[in-house]
Amino acid sequence: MRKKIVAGNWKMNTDYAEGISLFSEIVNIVRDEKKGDQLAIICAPFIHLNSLSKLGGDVVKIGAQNCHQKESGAFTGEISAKMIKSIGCEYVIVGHSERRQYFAESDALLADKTNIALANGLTPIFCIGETLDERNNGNFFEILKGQLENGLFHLSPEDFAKVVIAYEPVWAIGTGLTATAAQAQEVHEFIRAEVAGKYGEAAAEETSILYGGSCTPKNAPELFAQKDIDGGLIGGASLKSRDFADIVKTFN
Ligand code: 3PY
Repeated sequence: MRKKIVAGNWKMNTDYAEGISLFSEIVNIVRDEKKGDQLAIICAPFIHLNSLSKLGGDVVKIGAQNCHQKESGAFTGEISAKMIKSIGCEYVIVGHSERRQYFAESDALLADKTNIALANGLTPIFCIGETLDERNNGNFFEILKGQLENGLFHLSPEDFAKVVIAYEPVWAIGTGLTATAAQAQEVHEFIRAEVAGKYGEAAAEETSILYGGSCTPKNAPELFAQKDIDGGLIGGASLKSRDFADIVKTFN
């Protein structure tokens, strides 16, 4: 059975005190109310991670939102996968659409980031997604296929088995628009078929594929009920402890 995962992405929100307080609230509610074996993860700003990892790592796991593609060196201002791992963090988001869009992160760069994350024992949450134009042009399956092939499909089967995929339609990020459950399921099914084509049916059945894009406690039940949707990468709703915990509880 593949893992059900609800991962929050706080993006560039919360100062240090706010982050500690929000995370503590989330840990308390999730500890009291989560009943299943779904995984709850919070991907927080770098400066919070060390403290968060000591606050409830057994209940809510910690992830970073990015890492540099090189092991170490003269890259002023950057944070390496090794640094992230060294403070007890287990996950890292790779290729969020905001990084592809605002920081021009290419598939080739994201392949390097995935490699370095895996080499340092981090689980990459690898994001793919199409823009509104790409969806309207009808070529979005090609775009998604390219992102998978160029960012992930160079991995050995052993390494690929450690990756979580997140489908984030760019047109549903920070816009309040959500893919319908049917639109999301159609793409998740496509992703799983691509994984099966490359790594085989058994590997595809084991791959957790998360939906991201204005996921809320209201739409999560219908989205997560789809057979190929294994949870969510949650933006705005992860900044509200009650909302995030309610989304986690969708799998109770
Ligand atoms: C969103 O829902 O806005 C996200 O970007 C999730 O990562």
